Amino acid sequence: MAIAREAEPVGSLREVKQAGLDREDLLGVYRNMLITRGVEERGHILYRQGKIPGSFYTGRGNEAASVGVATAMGPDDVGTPLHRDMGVHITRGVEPWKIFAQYMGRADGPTRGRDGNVHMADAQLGLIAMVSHLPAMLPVAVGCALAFRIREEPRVAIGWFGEGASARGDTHESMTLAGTRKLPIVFVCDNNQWAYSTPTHLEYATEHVADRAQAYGFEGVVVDGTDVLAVYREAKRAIEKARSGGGPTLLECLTLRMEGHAVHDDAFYVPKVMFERWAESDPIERFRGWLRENANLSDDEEEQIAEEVKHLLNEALRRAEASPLPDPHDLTEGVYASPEDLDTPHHR
Ligand SMILES: Cc1ncc(C[n+]2csc(CCOP(=O)(O)OP(=O)(O)O)c2C)c(N)n1
Ligand SMILES: [Mg+2]
Repeated sequence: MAIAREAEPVGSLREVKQAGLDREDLLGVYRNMLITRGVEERGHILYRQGKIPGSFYTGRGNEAASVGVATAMGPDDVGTPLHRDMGVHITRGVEPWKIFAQYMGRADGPTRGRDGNVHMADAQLGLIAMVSHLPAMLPVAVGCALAFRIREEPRVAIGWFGEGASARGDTHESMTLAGTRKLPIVFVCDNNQWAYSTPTHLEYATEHVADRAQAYGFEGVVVDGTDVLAVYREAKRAIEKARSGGGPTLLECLTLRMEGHAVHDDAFYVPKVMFERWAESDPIERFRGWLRENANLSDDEEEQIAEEVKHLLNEALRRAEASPLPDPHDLTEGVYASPEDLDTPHHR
C-alpha cells in the first residue's frame, strides 16, 4: 500500500499560472525539452560516426522529469544532476555546443576533455558534476544543504538518484542526516523502473521508493515523470517548502528508461509491451498536446520553435566539431579546482 502522496496531473492553464508559469515560460519549457532530446539524438549519431570515445548515456523518456525539476529551482540553488538529467543542464543554461564538445572529448567541453560524456557540470550555473550516480552525489547535495543552513542562506540543494541507487547505504545515510537536521534539500528519484537489467521488484519491496520518506521524517511524493507540469508543480512546492524551513522532500518521478542502460545495451530484457505502453506517454508529445489544447499552441508557433531548435543544434554541432582535442601536455591542469574556479556565487 502506498504511503507517499500520489500527485495528481495538472489540469488547466489557470492552475499552471497559479504554480508560477506564464505562457512564455511554458513555451520555454517545451523548447528546453526539445533541445534535451535533440542533443541526445544527435549524440547517437555522433556515436555511430565513431566520434564519441567510450560509451554513450542518455535520458530518453526523462525529459519532463529533468526539465520540470530544474525549472522549479531558484537561481542560487544547487543540484547534482545525473546521466539521465540532460534537461537540467539545458534548463540551467549550459550551451548545447559545449555538451557536444564534452561528448567528443574536446577541449571546450565542461570537463575540457577529461571525463566521460555525462560526467560534467558547470559550477557557475550551480551544478556539481557527478563522479558516480550510485548514489555518490547524495552526500554531496546534503553537504551543500548543511552549508546553506549553517550560513543561514535561503538556498536549496537538489540531489538526484536512481531507484536502483536507492538500495545503497549512502542514500540511507543522506536521508537520515537530512531528516534529522531538517535540511533544505529535495531528493529527486529518477525512477525509470530499471537498474541496468534489474527490474523494480528486485530493487525495493515497497510500492514506491518515496514510501520510505516517512521513515526518515519527511514527505514522500510520487509524480508521473512524463507530465512536465505535474513534476514542476511538485518540485516547486518541495523546493519552496525546503527554503522556508520545512525540511526535505523525497520526490519520485516515475518514467520508463526508453533506451538501454547505455548505447552498448539493447535492453533485450525489457518487455516490448512495456516500451509500447510508455511510448504512448512520451513526455514531449504529451506536453505538445497539452499546449495545443490549453495554451493555443498553433501550427506556426510549433514549426517555428522546431526550426529554432534545429538551427541551434546544427550550429552547436558545427562549433563543437571545430573545438580541438585537449593538448596532452595540459593533462594535469584543471584536475583540481583552483580558488578562482570556486569563486562562484555558489561557493562563496
Ligand atoms: C558501485 C557500482 N556498482 C555498479 C555500477 C554499475 N552501474 C552503473 S549504473 C547502474 C544501474 C543504476 O540504476 P539506477 O540507480 O536505477 O539508475 P539508472 O541508470 O536506471 O538511471 C549500475 C549497476 C557502478 N557504476 N558502481
Ligand atoms: Mg533506474
